[in-house]
Order: sequence, then C-alpha cells, then structure tokens
Amino acid sequence: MTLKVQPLFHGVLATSLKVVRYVFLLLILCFHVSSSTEDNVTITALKDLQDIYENLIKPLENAYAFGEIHKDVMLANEIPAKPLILMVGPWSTGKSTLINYLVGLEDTVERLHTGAEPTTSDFFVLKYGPKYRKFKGMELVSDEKQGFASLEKLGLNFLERLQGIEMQSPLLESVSFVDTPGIIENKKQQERGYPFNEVLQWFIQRASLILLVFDPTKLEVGSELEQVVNILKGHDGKLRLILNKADTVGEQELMKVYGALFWSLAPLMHSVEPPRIYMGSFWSKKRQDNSLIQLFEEEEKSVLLDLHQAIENQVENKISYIRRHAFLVRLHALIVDTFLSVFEERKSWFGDSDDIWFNIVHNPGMYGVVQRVLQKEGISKHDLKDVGMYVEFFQDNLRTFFRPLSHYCPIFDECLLEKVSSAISDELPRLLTKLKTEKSSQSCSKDSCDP
Ligand SMILES: Nc1nc2c(ncn2[C@@H]2O[C@H](COP(=O)(O)OP(=O)(O)OP(=O)(O)O)[C@@H](O)[C@H]2O)c(=O)[nH]1
Ligand SMILES: [Mg+2]
Repeated sequence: MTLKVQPLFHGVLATSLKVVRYVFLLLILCFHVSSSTEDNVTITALKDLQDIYENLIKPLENAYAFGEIHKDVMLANEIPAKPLILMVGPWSTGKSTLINYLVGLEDTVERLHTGAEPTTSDFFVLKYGPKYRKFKGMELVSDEKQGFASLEKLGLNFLERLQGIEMQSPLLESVSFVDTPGIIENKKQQERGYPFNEVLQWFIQRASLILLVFDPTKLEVGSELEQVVNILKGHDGKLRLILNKADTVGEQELMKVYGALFWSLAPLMHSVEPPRIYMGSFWSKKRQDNSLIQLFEEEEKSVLLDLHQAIENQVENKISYIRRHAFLVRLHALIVDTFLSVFEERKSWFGDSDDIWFNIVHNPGMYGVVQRVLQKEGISKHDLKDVGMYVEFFQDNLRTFFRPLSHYCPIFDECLLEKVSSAISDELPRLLTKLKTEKSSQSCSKDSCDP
C-alpha cells in the first residue's frame, strides 16, 4: 500500500485502507482550517506577544546584558515565525527521506539527497514560498523577518553549511522543516568546522516538534549521540523518537530493538515520562507484505497528529516560552543587582575596589549573594544552581556597565523589574486566556454550537 501525503493534499488517494484515508482527509482538513484561521486570532495573538516582549521584557534584558549569559535568546522578530519541525539523529536513518515524503518532494528532481552513506552535510531549512528556490544561509539570516537572524552569531563557517529551500507545499504553509546532518560517532565537532552542538541547541530551543530518528539495524548510542541527547534534556515535551526503516527487520527483532532503544535512551533523558517512540517506515515504498503494515500506518497517523498539534498550539507554546524567558530575565537582573548592592556595602576608601569585586564574584555564597536573591519573591534555590557562571559573565561585562535596579524606575512609568513581573503574572496569562476564549468562540461559530 502506498501512502503519500502530498498527493493526498491534492486530492489523489493512493490507499485502500478506508480508515487511514478518512483520518488523513480529516487531518488535511484541519491543516486547511488552521492555515485559513491562522487569520486573525493567531496573527493578533502573535502581535500582542511581540508587543509584550518588546515593551515589558526587552528593556530589562538590554539593561543587564541578558544575551551575554543566555547566548541563544529569541529575538522579537522570531515570534511570528512558523512552527519549526526539527529532524535529528544518526546518519542514514531516513531523516531526509521522511521530509521528502511529508512535503511531497519524493519523486521530484528537487528532493533532498538521500543515500546509504552519510549524505546530508548541511543544515536545510525548508519553508513555504511561491515557487521552488534554493538559497544560501547568508540570505536566510540577513532577512530579519524570517526569524533566523540570530543564527549569524554561530559564525561564518556555519553559515556556509546552512541552506534554505522555498517551495509550494500545503504542509509548509503551516510549518517549516529543518533537516540536519546525521550524527557520526567518530566525527569530532572541530572536524565539522563549526559548533555543531551549539547550532543544534539553537534549533532545539525554537523547534515546536523534534523528531529524533533511529534505524533499527544500527542502534549504537555513542558519545556524540549522548551529547545531543544531553542538549535535548528539558525539551522532552516536544521530543518524539522514531524507529524508522522498521520494514528492514522482522517483527521479533523489531520488538527487541524497540526495547533496547527505550532502555538505552530513557536513563539519558532524565525525564519522568519516557519518550514516545513511533515505529514505521516513513516513505511511500512501504513493503506491502509486511505483517506490521497496519501498525506502521497507525504510527504514521500519530506523527501527523503531533504535527497538527504543533501547528494548533503554536501560540500557546510561544507564550509559555516567552514567560519562561521573562522569568530568566528577571532572575538575571536580580542576581546582577544583588552583586552590585553587596559590592556597595563592602567597598571602602581603604580597600582596592577591584579586589573586593573579584572576591564577591568568585565567592557569591560567602558574601550572601545567593541567600539574598533567594529572599526575593518567587525564586527557588533550584533556579540558582548556575550562579558560578557569573564569573565568566563579569569577566566579559565590566561592573561599571551596570546600574542598580532602582536606577530603572522612571518617575512617570513602572520600574523595568515591575514590567517584567507584570508580564509574567498578568499580561502573558491574560493573553493565553484571551486566545483560548477566541479559539473556542471561533470553533463554536464554525460548528454553530449553542451558548
Ligand atoms: N528500507 C527502508 N529504507 C529507507 C527508509 N527510509 C529511508 N530509507 C533509505 O535509507 C537510506 C538513508 O536515508 P536518508 O534519508 O538519506 O537518511 P538520513 O538520515 O537523511 O541520512 P544522513 O543525511 O546521512 O544523516 C536511503 O538509502 C533511503 O532510501 C525506510 O523506511 N525503509
Ligand atoms: Mg539526510
């Protein structure tokens, strides 16, 4: 049986399984509904979110050089970008094939290169455009509106390895895909010529859904993969594991591999909920004689539902990302302010100011910095684990660059810290509630439900 997503979008049905066909049609309908209703509700909510970020959070972020301690901060113009679906995993596990399958490139000359050897050597961003066009990474990052501008910080060598592809595909109207070079266990970071893990981290932070793809015939979890799994920590909610090319092994072998994958990755993930693993053969050349074909179809539907969820919940996800971001900005400002106030108390006419500052920065616990920050509202000791990284922060950013928080309280306006606090506890939750109400009234008017 052949299941091709793209022809389905065009109304050509190539499957005999009525249920699958029905669900796919439903999904397609949902995609169309969501892209046509990405209309006002989504656009307005994203605009409101951008305003909250620019007006309430960004000023404090700038005042305390937040970007220097959290290097991959999201820029305001990334907020309206389409949800990103990120493919990662060892080489030759079928990542590029899967993207070709989903966006309808499979049988075209423009398809992403695939092969039994390590094939993809660049990062590819596939996005919607009126006609097929391939372009260099430099172009992708130079247009601020595209949402990739901050990738420029990762260096010219990386930009040489970044490519953009624009094409018409109904799926790309709602999401963008990122294909990545496969992980090769004996390849060191420096051999790639750019900071592979930092680049992955950039995409992982921003992705709405991360598909970590495996091949059942080569399941080695080496140090390179372990590092990637480490970066994935804390992103479990949007992570899905795919045991792809499942048609290459027998049923029993597949179950064994499934168990092995589960048990080798679960401890690395450190999450309470084990990651969801989908098994299947994510291309149209599925083996019809495979006894698991029906299971594969079910798993495929689940992956598509995950994609759909990523589209549906894109604003909610961005609101929670910005809320967490605001919390970190507030925490950072409080820490810097506390360092400054401890310094003000300790400095004297007789002592060397630089020595005193050095001691405080290197021994924040001894000088009560940590304890004082903990006394502020809403800060837990778990948030202060990394106070040691302020040694490096203050090496790069002179103490004299910073003013205490009290300096940022204009007479006719709120203090910058209060603005961030109000974003966290009022503005962002309010935006979320408004969005939910509008979405439900929209679906009600579509289904004409009673009040
Ligand atoms: N049997 C089988 N082969 C597949 C399947 N999906 C992909 N392949 C083959 O597996 C090989 C690797 O596929 P790619 O899509 O290039 O894999 P990749 O993960 O992008 O590889 P890198 O770019 O090297 O990381 C190709 O020869 C594909 O034709 C599948 O579901 N079943
Ligand atoms: Mg590839």
